[in-house]
Amino acid sequence: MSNEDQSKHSSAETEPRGISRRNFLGATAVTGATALAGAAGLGSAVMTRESWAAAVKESSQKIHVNPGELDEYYGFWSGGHQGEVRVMGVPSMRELMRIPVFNIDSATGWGLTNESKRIMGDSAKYLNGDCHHPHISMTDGRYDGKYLFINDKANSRVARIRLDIMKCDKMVTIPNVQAIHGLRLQKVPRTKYVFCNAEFIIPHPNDGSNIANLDAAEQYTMFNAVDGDTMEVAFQVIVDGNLDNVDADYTGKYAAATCYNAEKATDLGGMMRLERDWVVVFNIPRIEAAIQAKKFKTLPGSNVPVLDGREGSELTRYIPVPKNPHGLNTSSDGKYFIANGKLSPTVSMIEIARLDDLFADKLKEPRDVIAAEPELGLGPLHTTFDGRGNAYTTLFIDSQVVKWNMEEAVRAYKGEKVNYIKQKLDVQYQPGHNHASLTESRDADGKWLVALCKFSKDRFLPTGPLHAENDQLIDISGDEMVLVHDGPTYAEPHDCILAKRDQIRPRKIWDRQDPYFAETRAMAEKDGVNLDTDNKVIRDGNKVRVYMTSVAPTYGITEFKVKQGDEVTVVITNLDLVEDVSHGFCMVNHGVSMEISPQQTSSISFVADKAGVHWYYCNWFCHALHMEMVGRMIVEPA
Ligand code: RUQ
Ligand code: CUA
Ligand code: CA
Repeated sequence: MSNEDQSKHSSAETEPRGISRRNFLGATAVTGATALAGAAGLGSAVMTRESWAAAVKESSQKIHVNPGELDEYYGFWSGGHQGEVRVMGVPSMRELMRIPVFNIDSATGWGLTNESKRIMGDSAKYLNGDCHHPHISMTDGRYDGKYLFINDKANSRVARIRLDIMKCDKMVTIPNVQAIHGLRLQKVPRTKYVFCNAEFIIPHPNDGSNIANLDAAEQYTMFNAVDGDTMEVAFQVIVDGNLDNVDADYTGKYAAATCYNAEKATDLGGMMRLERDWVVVFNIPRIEAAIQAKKFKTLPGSNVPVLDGREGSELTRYIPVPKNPHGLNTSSDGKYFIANGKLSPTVSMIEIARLDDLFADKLKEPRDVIAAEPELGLGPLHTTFDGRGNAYTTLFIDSQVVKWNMEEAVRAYKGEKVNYIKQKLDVQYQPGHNHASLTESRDADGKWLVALCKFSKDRFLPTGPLHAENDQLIDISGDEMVLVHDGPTYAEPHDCILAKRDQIRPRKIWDRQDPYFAETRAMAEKDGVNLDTDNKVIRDGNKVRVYMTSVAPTYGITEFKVKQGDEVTVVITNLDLVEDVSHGFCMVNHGVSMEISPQQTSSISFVADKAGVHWYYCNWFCHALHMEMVGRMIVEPA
């Protein structure tokens, strides 16, 4: 690609479309595309320069949230291979909070405290993560504000965040697979299942016993369902090919996933060999019935029911679609699964109402469920919806978001002469996901759209060779999309989700009975300690437990003695009842720090391996005398 070309045309988005077009990438960049997009002409009339300027001005005013005013939407952003989830206010695009998940965070002590390590379980040993897909739990196809689920591709995990406290409270490693990527939730009747795709094909068993003759080994990957309530793996389904993205329908019956590696290749060329890969549809009631009927096996090392969903199985259907499809999105009207062609300029619209017939073998061929295959442009990756019948698809190679009408695309597919493309908007640059407000629910309201661009190039002050990504906010409430904000973000928020602010109901202070620290409470009870009142040091062999309270600006214990080599656990209960008075605990030179918010109990363990005097201090600014909120650990030499 030519960098000069790309930077020269950076202001194109403020032009009425049709007046300025960027020659973004040469055709050479279109590796593997089956056809160059004969991008259909634009649908509606071109705006005048004046009306365009007025629209931009009006939209820009909407995003200014005055000091002291609150945003209308919560946005939850994946932090990509940085591992966290970020909470944003939309439309201001202000970052409100960070929720550490698959990373280590010294501000909150995530990955350091005993509470977080218990949640991370065995995988706490991994210090990295790679999250992509944050999704809010649903009841009857609407966000219920209870949980947010997110995948970790790097270490094959799924995590759950409690949205009342905005902390991760469960994490599970999916067994027998590698790289959990696509993740979406059952929408109806409620989020019982978290569907998540393992991307990479591996030999089974993958214990080295078959590497001498890998070709003869059985090699596959699996579709997985995690029980959203217990966070245990409910089932795994063996598939042909590989799995990329997934979504579920509004009947509760079907989930569908894209496969880009029908070839089961291990190299780039091989993965692009076929003109078509497929979408695999999973029949959830049939899967549940098969488990009931004990028609499953288990794999060594786990007791998760494993079902065979390969070609010919009654549990799945394979629908050929062109070529290396990526995103899979259920339209908010519940009618279509939309597979985004990536190496094909098309998206494939699968009519969900025809899936019953497909599973009943009443159709001549699987592709009879295709309602349309509109041609949109180069590199379609993800599609989102405005609830008014329009879809918005990112074109990675064209660096555009294309707005198109679904019913018109269906009519065009039937041969009618109708132009389903409404507008193409330049974005900066190379968008992956885009996401419209409330789009994954029945309530899609067509107000805002975020285009998550992988490249920002010239859009921000330079920060060295590593550039920010660019999450662009687009007003989609009118006939025309209007770009209103450039939002720099750190590596790399693949995806986000926007919910109405009243759909999320966070607590202001912790509940003293919160299960988040129930195990710490149980430990205190065993030690005869009342967390709400006691300041006590308990010695148990070489284990020392220091229980203290905190009330701004003091700790309940300002000096304690241990012996060199003791394993020390500090348990702090913040008795402050005032909103926002969080304390911290940092033991200097020991790698120990954590957050203790109002009415929270937090604990952290370390070895007192250095004799002498060691100060500890509060590292969350809590009071005029915050600097004085300190204490000392005296370590007697061994
Ligand atoms: S994927 S840029 Cu990880 Cu959602 Cu498509
Ligand atoms: Cu307590 Cu700062
Ligand atoms: Ca392929």
